[in-house]
Amino acid sequence: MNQKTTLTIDELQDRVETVFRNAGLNAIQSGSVARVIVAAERDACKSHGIYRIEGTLRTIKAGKVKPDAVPELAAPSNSAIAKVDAKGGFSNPAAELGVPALAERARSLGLAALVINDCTHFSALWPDVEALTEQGLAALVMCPSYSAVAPAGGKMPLLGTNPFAFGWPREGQPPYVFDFATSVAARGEIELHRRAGKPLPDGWAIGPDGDPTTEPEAALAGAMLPFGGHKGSAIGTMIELLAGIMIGDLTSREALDQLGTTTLAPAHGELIIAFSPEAFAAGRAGNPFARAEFLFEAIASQGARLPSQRRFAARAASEAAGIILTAQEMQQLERLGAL
Ligand code: NDP
Ligand code: PYC
Repeated sequence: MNQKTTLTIDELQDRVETVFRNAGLNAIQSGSVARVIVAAERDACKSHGIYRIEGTLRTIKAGKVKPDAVPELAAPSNSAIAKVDAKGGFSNPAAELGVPALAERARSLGLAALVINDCTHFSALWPDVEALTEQGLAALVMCPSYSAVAPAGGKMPLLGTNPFAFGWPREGQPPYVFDFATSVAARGEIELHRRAGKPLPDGWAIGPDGDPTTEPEAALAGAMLPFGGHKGSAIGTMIELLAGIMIGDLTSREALDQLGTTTLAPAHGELIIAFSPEAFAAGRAGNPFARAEFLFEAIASQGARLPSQRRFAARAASEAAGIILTAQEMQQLERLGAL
């Protein structure tokens, strides 16, 4: 049962894409959704890798996402805000469509935003961040989710696990990127603990009775907790405001009301903001990229690691030797029709 199989990144992409094509997604949706899942698996981000295929298929089968959606871009030349209407499809092809317009505006104006509306969202945010750092831009990305997290001091799910990501480009090496849920852990991590029969660490969740729990089942039925107490709770609330209400899309509570369950992927919006560091630093002494390197060096010199360092090491290993899957994961792919 400990047998491992190694697939190249392209092989896994083919197989995952096949699953989604067989489930009825058009080429735009299936290619893009498969790319983020395979990228997560390649980077050893298990909570958003192939484990997400089943939930995504359930969401398609439940008719909660439009399998043939073709996202539409509106990018008027006199605005710093570009918008993509995902047309009820997944967020990923909408982001792929909108990022070039966003990057072009951020380069010419110094700062620009991409609003994605009406998208089903299940994925990590770092692929969207890296699409901008690759172009020499800094970026902030955020989105609501569905109510799963109690606000600090509360006991009922209200906020989403609302992911928040940031990236800063670096010359000749991977960018500085962080990407995390504003809950103590992503909901996917709780589900992975449940499947593995492992208790949760203390402080992740409360049960339906409002008391702390380390039982994954009780946590899923109760509420997750925000990271950093009132601080994470406030950042999660900011994301509801900026990437829900401000962009005219759903909050996590509204997304859950519309979906009716936490077992499918929610639909709402996403906000991506891109910055040109050169434009912001213009006229001031010092190159912002060179100054940032001093900061990163000072962090590393204390023995601390940079966020995403683990992920980029996993990526390098996968690129060199392929993606290693367990027998169980291969069986899962087989069951889903990928082999
Ligand atoms: P983690 O807690 O696993 O990691 C968060 C970030 O912190 C990563 O950038 C990670 O880098 C970094 N990090 C972890 N440990 C250290 C350390 N010791 N020193 C420095 N940096 C460190 O993330 P979460 O479980 O909170 O979130 C996982 C994913 O879930 C995210 O990609 C997020 O976008 C996604 N998500 C998506 C949602 C959605 O609605 N679409 C909802 C919630 C989450 P590294 O990867 O290198 O370890
Ligand atoms: O892991 O918290 C999570 C999550 C929710 C929606 C997508 N990912």
